[in-house]
Order: sequence, then C-alpha cells, then structure tokens
Amino acid sequence: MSARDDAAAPVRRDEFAAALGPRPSIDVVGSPEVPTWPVDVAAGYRDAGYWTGETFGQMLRTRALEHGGREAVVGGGQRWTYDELDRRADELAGGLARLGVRRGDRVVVQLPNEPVFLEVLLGCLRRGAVPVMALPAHRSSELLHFARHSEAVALITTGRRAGCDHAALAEEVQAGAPFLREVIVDDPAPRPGQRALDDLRGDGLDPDAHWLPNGPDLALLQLSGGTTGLSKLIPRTHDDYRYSVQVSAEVCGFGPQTRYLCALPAAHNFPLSSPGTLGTLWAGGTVVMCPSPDPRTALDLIAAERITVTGIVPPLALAWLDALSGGTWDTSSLELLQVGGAKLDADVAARIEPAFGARLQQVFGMAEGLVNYTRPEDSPEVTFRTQGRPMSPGDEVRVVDEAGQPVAPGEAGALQTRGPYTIRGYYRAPEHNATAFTDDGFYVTGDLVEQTPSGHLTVVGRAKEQINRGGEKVAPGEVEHHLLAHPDVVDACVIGLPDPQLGERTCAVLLTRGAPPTAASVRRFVRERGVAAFKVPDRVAFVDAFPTTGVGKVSRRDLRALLTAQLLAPAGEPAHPEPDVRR
Ligand code: AMP
Ligand code: DBH
Repeated sequence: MSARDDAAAPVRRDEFAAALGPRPSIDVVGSPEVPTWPVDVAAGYRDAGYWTGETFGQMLRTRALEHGGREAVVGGGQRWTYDELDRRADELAGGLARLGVRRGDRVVVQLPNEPVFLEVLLGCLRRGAVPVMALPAHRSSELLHFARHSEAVALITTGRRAGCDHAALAEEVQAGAPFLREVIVDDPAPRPGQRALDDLRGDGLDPDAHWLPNGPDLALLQLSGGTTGLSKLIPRTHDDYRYSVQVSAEVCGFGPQTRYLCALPAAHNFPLSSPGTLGTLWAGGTVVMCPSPDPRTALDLIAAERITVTGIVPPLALAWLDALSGGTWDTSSLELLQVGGAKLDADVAARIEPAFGARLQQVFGMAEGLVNYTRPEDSPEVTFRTQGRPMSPGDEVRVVDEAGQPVAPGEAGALQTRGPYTIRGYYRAPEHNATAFTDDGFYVTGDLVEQTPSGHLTVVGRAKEQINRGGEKVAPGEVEHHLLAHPDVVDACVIGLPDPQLGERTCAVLLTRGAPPTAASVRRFVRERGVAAFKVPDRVAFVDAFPTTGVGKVSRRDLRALLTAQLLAPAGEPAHPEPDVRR
C-alpha cells in the first residue's frame, strides 16, 4: 500500500500496547500481488469524474453533516441516526488504531445483518483497515483461508447466531492463523484470548495522529464465488467501489426517501453495493437490517418499516411470491424489487409486479466489478428477458467466441469486461490472473451472454466450472478437495444438476474403494471439515468410472447429462427437498 508506516502513532491505552506484535508487510497497490489499473487509465477515470478521491470514511462524514438527524440504520431494536453512525464509525476506527491496526492491515469481518455490521465496516474503512468480507455462513475452512491468504491481523465476529457459536469458530481460526493477533467479538463476555467489541468503543479517531486512507487505497477485499478452487479475494479501492455505489444509487433512483431492506447477507457484494446498504447511505436514505430472508420476517419488516426497495436472489423471489399468494402482507410501500445473483426465469419475472405492486429490476453483477441493471424505461419484454445493461458509460463489454474474436451481434459468446470499477486482477493470485484477465485488461467473466442492439445482456450459460446454487456460488474444486480427504473416496467430481427452486443443486459423484459409505455420512464428513452449509453436496451419487473427454479428463458435461437423466428422471423420486440420493 502507498501508506506511510504509522507504527509510531501514540498508543493511548496501556492494555493495547501489549497487543503490538510483529506485523505482516503492508500491501503495495499496483504490485503484481495487488493489481490495479494502469496509470494512464486511472488518470482517465479521474478526468472523467468517475474517481473523486473521496473515501467511504469521508462519504459518511459528509452525509452526517448533511443529514445528521436522519435515520441511517435500523435493526435489532436499534435506530441510529447519521450522526450516531458517524460517531460509532469514528470510535471503531479509533479503537482499531489503538490496537495497532494500521492503514492497509487486513481484518476478517464476519457479522450478521445487524447495525453493528455497518458500524464495524465503516470503522474499518475510516481507519484504512481493509475488511475481508466473510459471510455468516462461512466456517473454519473458509475463514482460515481468508485469514491466511490476506495475513489478517484481526478477526471481528459475533457471538452465537443462528445456531453457530462464532466465538468458538474464531478460536479455531486463531489457532491456525499466525498473523491473527486479535479476535474481537460483539459480545460483552468474550472468551479468554478474545476481546469485546465494546473495548474498541469510547474514543474517536484522532485525525492528526494517524494516517488515513486515500481514494486509490484498498478499501476492502470482496470474495469471488471461485471457479476451480478456494474463493479468490477481490481488491476493491475506495475510488472504484465508491464510484460503483454512486452510479448504482443514481441508476436505481435512490435518495433520502429510500428505505432499503438488507435481506441478503450484508457482506455480499449485491446487498452491499448494488446499490445496497452503502448506496442507501450515499443517498442519505435509511437501511433496515433484516435478520433473515425468510418470507415472514422480510415481509413483516417491509410492512412495518415502510420499505421502498430491497434486493433478493431468484429462489427468494419464489419463496416470497409463494408467501404472498397464501397470506396478506402490506407491500404498498415497496417501489422496486431487485432480483439478481442468478438467472431469473422470465415467467417468474412477470409475476413480480402484480404480486408485490412494485417494479422489478434485474441485476446481473459480480464482486469483481461490472453491474448491469434493467431500467424503468425498459419494456416488459426487456425487463423480463434480459439481465440489464452495464450501469456506467465507462464500462466496456465484449462478447467473444472461443478464439477471443467478437461474435456477430446478437449471438451468444463469452462476456469480457473492463471499466472504472472492474478489477484488473485478484489479490495475491498472479498465476490465476494470467488466465482470468486478458492481456488488454479485460476480466474474463466466465458467463455466456447474448447482447441486444440496445446493449442489454441476457445470460444464457456459463463457461466456468462454478455452480450457481440460487445465487450462492460453489466452486467444484473446493468441495472435491474436501471429498478427497474422505478415507473411502478414490476420486470425486462435483457437478450442478438442474433444480426448480435453486436453478442448480450440487451433486457429489464419487468413486469409492470397497462398499460405498452412506450419502448422509459423506455429507456429514464434508460439513465437519468446517465448510459453509451451502457447499455441502445436496446429493451424493456413486459411479464405477467417470466418463472422460478425449484427453482423459473427467467430462463434467457427460457426467451432468448422465446424472440428470439417472437421478432426476425416475417418477416418484422427490427432487426437493430430500437431498440425498444413493445409486
Ligand atoms: P461472483 O463473481 O462470485 O461475484 O459471482 C458473479 C456471477 O454470478 C456472475 O459472473 C454470474 O455468473 C452470476 N450472476 C450474477 N447475477 C446474475 C443474474 N442476474 N443472472 C445470471 N447470473 C448472474
Ligand atoms: O452474484 C453477484 O455476485 C452479484 C449479483 C448482483 C453482485 O456481485 C452484484 C449484483 O453486485
């Protein structure tokens, strides 16, 4: 990072001094490890007014000066004004500084949909610490990967939520991540070796005593769904992420009147930035944190809090539609329902507006950058059948064939993109970057799309191995790695099978030695390896041999065809919700 070292900054509390141990090196933005835009391209984005140099810490302060007494965030029985959120972010930033967390240091953050999420996120951003945006669903294997790969100095988590003891989980992570000096828990009675979040509150950040971040600095590390292996970390700068939040808010018509329900996990790129919670704060609106996306909780909150907009994934759209058809909820305040993260069926799309009395907006985005939206002026045909068009005039998209040549207009091809908020490389992944980005800096999205003359994109398929389980992305290789650790498993292949609710479900196809284990025991084995529940295979099947391609690689396509025919075709077999299938 371009930061100067502020280790000499005064440590104002003795108890924190002991925490100052050896530090990992600070990243240099623009190094092969943390790729960034070429200097001339960056200058162009600044000249065009896309990048303003404003950091998220400054953005919040500006909004507090403008809207101080207005409600910023609501949830868990709390209602904070912009002034209060700003003060809390300042205190958190000050607390981090006293702990010796410097500008550029990585901090893994795993928090539920509660106001504290924004307090900690904005505290980190104001300090210039770089949050790694873990989801509440992540377990030890993912958290360890994030902590180790980023050499995080701290982990900020919650107590017990939704049946998971996050403090105990943090203890596991602590044991395996040597750089992790601090585990901070949002719980007044932390475990030994952990610290209460309350300890960080109290004094604000003294702007003279600490170096604060600048626009080109890393703001946060988002997570990619991954394709073949573990999640990649996505380096987003204050300049580019703030720009994406601003354009999103403008395109979606967010303003001080906006009341946004954060129904998806708050750390995910969609509810965070498209326009999400940060877009709502950019616009001076109110964020309402929804503790769970189940229809009853969410629809009750929409009515009680007079929500005007929310964003959900297609399976939730189905579940909410189903609830609305069987009960009465007041959704009269809702103006816009965003659906994205996975392909929305056109017929389901057409049901949204009559059921909710709100306009549908399709959102096709990626944590790496590019976000597409349908717009109010789009015809029903375009709104139902396409996933929108790029949000910024600075977005460049091209649709290419296997040789990398542009396809004829309207034909399907692979989507590549670059622009003022699309990364030029993953964090600390030079080898992967060599193929995930073209020589001229386009991100190879792995999505197959068709583009209309109006520029709208329809997602028609995928060239990447990733499985999209209703918006939750599963990298087959990551799950296969866990399956291969099973003592009875010789070889494993994880594929996606069609599913009416989720679009796709995962199926682990196994080659075993001796009598095959039960499907339930295989699933338990994967779960006990400490992975997010959405990655535990929905189905388990056994084969005597894998179909192979000409060069002897396992043919996922043939396997998918075989399993789709074998597992889903027989009449009477419950496709849902019964997850285990033994063959
Ligand atoms: P990630 O890179 O993990 O952030 O996931 C982004 C990917 O999700 C995209 O590249 C698409 O494959 C998929 N995706 C997101 N939104 C949509 C959508 N509206 N329709 C179809 N696929 C989508
Ligand atoms: O799926 C995604 O990653 C996604 C979907 C909609 C996203 O990152 C976004 C909007 O910003």
